[in-house]
Amino acid sequence: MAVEETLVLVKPDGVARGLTGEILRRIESKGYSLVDLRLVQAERDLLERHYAEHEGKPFYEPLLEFMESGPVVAIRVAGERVIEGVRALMGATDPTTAAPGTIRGDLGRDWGLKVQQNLVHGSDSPETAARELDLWFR
Ligand code: RTP
Ligand code: MG
Repeated sequence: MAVEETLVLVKPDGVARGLTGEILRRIESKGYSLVDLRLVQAERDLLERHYAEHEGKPFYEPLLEFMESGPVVAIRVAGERVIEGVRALMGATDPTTAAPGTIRGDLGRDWGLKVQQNLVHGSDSPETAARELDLWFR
């Protein structure tokens, strides 16, 4: 099994709540390596490209507004099967029902807003990871 790389984003809610360190701790404690990391105020153009697959969905506009509402921490993470591994660490998309033990399950909840604010993003396939790492770490 070759070493893979994935993109993790600590979303604006995670940064604003001071959870960046806790999220990094979970990734590092699992044994994955941090390869690169930057604090980014994402521009519209980058977010449109990042979330192109969701264009036209009801949560698309609120999602972009949320993602540009404050800085995000972009992290290049490496390890064997790290793409799957980070998705497992994050938990399900909806933080209310995400399993306890996961980042979203332990630290997230519904805030009654137009879009799910769920603290983290992780690439969902090798193709997506390559595309997203290129966008955030060019
Ligand atoms: P992500 O892409 O951020 O890692 O999350 P994901 O794969 O678990 O979820 P995805 O389906 O790709 O959706 C992207 C992000 O959009 C927001 N979302 N809100 N119904 C809603 O309110 C809703 N659905 C999706 C979440 O922030 C989700 O992570
Ligand atoms: Mg996704």
